[in-house]
Amino acid sequence: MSSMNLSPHEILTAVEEELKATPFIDIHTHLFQPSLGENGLWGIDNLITYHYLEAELFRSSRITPAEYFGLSRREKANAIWRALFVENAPVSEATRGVVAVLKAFGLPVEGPDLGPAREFFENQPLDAHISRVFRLAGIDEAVMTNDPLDPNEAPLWERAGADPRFHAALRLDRILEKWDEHWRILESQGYRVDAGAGGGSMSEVRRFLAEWFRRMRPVYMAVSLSDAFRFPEDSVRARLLGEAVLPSCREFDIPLSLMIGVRRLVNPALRLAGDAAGRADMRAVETLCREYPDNRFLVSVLSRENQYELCVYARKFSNLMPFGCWWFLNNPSIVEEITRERLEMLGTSFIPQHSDARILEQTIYKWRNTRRTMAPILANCYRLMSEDGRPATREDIRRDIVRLFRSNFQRFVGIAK
Ligand code: FIX
Ligand code: ZN
Repeated sequence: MSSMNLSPHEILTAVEEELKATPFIDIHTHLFQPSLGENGLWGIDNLITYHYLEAELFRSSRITPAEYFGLSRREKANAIWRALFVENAPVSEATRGVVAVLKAFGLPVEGPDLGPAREFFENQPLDAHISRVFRLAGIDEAVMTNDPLDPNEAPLWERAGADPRFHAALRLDRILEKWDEHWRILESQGYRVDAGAGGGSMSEVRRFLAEWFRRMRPVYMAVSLSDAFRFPEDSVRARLLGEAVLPSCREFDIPLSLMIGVRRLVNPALRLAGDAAGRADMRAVETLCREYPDNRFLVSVLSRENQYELCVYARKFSNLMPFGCWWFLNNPSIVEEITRERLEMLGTSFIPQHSDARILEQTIYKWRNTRRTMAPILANCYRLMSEDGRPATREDIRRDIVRLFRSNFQRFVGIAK
């Protein structure tokens, strides 16, 4: 490939080609390596009953949540398919995603019958299917979400083994956000902790984290936090964070990922689809980055209004790595706005996106959409740069895309080759 300067009309194609050619690392998903069994979701009925689509169902059907949640998985998928794909055109981001996945496998994308899709997915051997899906999605590694207090997952780690396609992330929500419901589980496992997280609880939680670090080899620890998250504050959560989690992250030399701004179960009847978003006080992030300079923080914020402050703080603290357009932000209009702002304020020193896929094949549409949205945004940056006097080359573009979608993450978590 030549290092010749690109003319303005060559830039977009060069960006599109490099985006296509670069395998991305998906830094936050809810996927699981096959050895973690049934936790890993895939296939058509799981795709159609994704909680993003469940939320949309209740806006376009008369079915009630109580009726819906009484159905089998297959009946639920039938109900959603009918309401969102047959009786309406699938124009929302989440419904178009299902269409794109069906299309990627050459399956029918309309009609009342999910039979051909069901038959196709039932006949895929999982391990090879994962590799095929990753190829179609243009990713080669994905980070899981692994909660050591999840009864469906924890026992499987005894013999989970390693899978080069997956990295673990040690998720702390149950410990940090619901200590009162979970400290007894730690106690029953031989850790000397108590309800108020007093006495030797902090060193015991560090011992628990060390044991799980040994087992999972996570690339980071992670927690999702509400819009009411404050730090410092007089709470069990703040003490656990400052005296157990952050020292453990330093000990193992891994970052802590903070996903801030989720308001869980504002409508409990919708279950997983019942969460909402709220604006957080970003001074908590400021304090953490300043007071814990030997810790590294991956941060994603759910509120649109918090995005600008996150960029400002990233300019102040190099131990802060903004990542992703999380959940309700992962729509082209908002991704475009946030990504342009980040490029303008941070250059290429951030991680533009993660998929948050819960169902394996979602990686196909989510990453395709990311590439589609990114291409004109990046091309515009190089066009402006050329206009200002510094021509763009193919090498610039390739290096920047590798940095954004691979090496910023690898370096930040410490797995750079
Ligand atoms: O907390 C999280 O990791 C969230 O991403 C999920 O809980 C959420 O339900 C989701 O799937 C968003 O995309
Ligand atoms: Zn998530």
